[in-house]
Amino acid sequence: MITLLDYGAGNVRSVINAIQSLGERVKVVSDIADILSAEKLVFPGVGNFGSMMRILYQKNYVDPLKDYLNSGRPFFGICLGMHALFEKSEEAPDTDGLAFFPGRVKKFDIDLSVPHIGWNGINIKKPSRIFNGLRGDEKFYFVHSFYVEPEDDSVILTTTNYGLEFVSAIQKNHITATQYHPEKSGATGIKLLKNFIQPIRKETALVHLSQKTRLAKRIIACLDVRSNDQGELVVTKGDQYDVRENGNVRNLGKPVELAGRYYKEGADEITFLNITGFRDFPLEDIPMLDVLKQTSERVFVPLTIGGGIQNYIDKDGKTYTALEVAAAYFRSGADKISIGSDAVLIAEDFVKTGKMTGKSSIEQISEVYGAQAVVVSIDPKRVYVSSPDEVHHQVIKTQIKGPNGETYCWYQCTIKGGREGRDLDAVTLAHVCEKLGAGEILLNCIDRDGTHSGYDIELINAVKNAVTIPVIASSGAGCVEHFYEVFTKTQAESALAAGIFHKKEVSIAAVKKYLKEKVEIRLANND
Ligand code: 1PR
Repeated sequence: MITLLDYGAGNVRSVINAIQSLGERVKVVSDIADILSAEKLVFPGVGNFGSMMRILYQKNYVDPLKDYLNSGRPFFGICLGMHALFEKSEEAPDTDGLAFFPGRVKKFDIDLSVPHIGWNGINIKKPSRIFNGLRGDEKFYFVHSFYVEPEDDSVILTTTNYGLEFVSAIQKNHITATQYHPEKSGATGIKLLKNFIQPIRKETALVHLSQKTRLAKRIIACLDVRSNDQGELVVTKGDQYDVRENGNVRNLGKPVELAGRYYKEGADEITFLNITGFRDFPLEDIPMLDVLKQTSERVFVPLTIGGGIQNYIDKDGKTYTALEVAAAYFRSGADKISIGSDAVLIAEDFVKTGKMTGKSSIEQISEVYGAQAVVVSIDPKRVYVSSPDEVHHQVIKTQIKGPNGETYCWYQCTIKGGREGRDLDAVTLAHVCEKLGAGEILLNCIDRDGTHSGYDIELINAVKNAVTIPVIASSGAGCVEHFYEVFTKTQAESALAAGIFHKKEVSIAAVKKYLKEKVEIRLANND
C-alpha cells in the first residue's frame, strides 16, 4: 500500500493512476494519522511553493511529515514535493519549507525559456535502485521554473543541463525526490516508480554521465473534441476552423482511443481542445471530464485541456469561477489547462487600464497551480495592411504578399473558436499573458489550420520574440519536413499537429524518425 499526500492543488490523479498501473493500492492522506502510519509515502507537488506550504501548515501536516522523514521509511517526492524538503524557496521567500535538507530552492536566471518544460536527460551521479533496468540516457518530463540547491553534495542523485547544470534528483537513504515527473515520463517513468515501490535488493551500479543533457523539442498531438449532431463526443478537425463537411461535424474517432494510440506512437504530450466549451459550460460536460479521467488512466505523458475556462453563471444564477472550472479539469487528470477566448478579453482590459487585477482567470489559476499549468491558446488570423502606420497593432513585414500585393500584416486575435475578430494582435496578447502569469503559448493560426501548407514561420517568430515562455507552434503541418522547418527556422519549443495524425497521413513515429539526429527529440518509447 502506497500512501499519497494530496494537499489539494494540482494533478495527483496521474500519480495515483501511474502507481495503480503497477498493481499497487493507493491511500490518499486524509489526516495526520495517515502520514504517521504510512509505510511508503509519495508526495507529488505541483503549483506554488507558498500555497503548498501554507496548506501543509494549516492542515498541521508539517510536524508529522518531519517525523516521517526522520523515521527512515521510504519517501518519494516529485517536483514541488522535492522543493518542500528544503529550507526556503525564492518562490515564497517568507515561507519555511520542511528543512529536511539544508539548502534552498532558486529561480532559473538563464537566457532560455522559463519554465523549463519538456523532456530532458539526467546525469546519474551515484548508484541507486531507482535506476534498475534503465540505461541512463533516457529522457524524463520536466516542468518547473525553480530548482533545488542542496548544501550537502552527497545527496545529489542526478543533475540536468538547462542553461546551467542543476540538481534534478536527490537521494539520502530511503528518501528520494525528483524534479522530473515519473508519472508523466512514459514507460521510463513508470519503471522508476516501480523501482521505488517494488525494489529489488541489488543496488544498480549505473552511473551515467552525459556530456550535457539536452531538452528535446516536443511533438504534440492535438484532439479537437466536441459533440456531433448525434450527441456523441468525437474528435473532429476543421479546415481553417470549419469542422463541418456536407453539413455534418467531421468524425475522426473516439478521443480516449486516439489519445491512447498517440501515446503508444511516442507523442510527447497530448492536448484536448473542447472546441465548443466557450458556449457549453464545461462543468456540465461530464463526458469531457470522463475523457480526461479515462485517458489519464492509460496515458502517462502530459495532458492539456482547453475550452470554456472562464467565469460562468448557470441558468439558476449560480456563479462558477474559471478557477473552479480549471480545478475540475485538474482533478480529472489534466496537467495543464489552456485558455483561449477569456485570455483575449483579459488582455484587452489590461491594454486599456495597464493594471493587473489579480482576479483574471490567468492570474488566479497561475497563483494556485503555478505558471507552468497555464497555457494560453491563441487563434489568430492575418490582416494585411499597406503600411505599418495604418493600424495601432504590432505589424510585421511579410514575405507572403497579401491579395493586393501588401507586404505588411498583423495577426488579429479571435474568440469563440475564430468566430469573432477582436481589436488586439497576437504578439501583444502573448506578451500580456506572460506578464499575467501564463507559462506557455499555444500558437494556432486560422489561415494555416488544416491546410497542410506548413507552419506560419513569420507568426511564430513574431510571437516567440515577444515572450520568454515556451511557445507551441500549431496549424498547417502537412509532412515531416514541416516539423524540421519549424524547429530550424524558429525557436519554438514544440510543434503540434492534428489532421495528419488523425487521418494517418503521417505518424508521430515517422516525424521522430525524420528528425532523429537533425533535431534533439525524445525517441519514441525512449529507445
Ligand atoms: O476559447 O477558451 O473556450 O477555448 C477554445 C479552444 O478551442 C481554443 O484553444 C481554440 O483554439 C479551440 N478551437 C475552437 N474552435 C476550433 C475549431 O477548430 N473550430 N480548434 C478550435 C482549434 C486548432 C488547433 C489544431 C491545429 C493543428 N484547433 O488546435 O489542432 O490548428 O491542426 P492541423 O495540424 O490539422 O493544421 P476557449
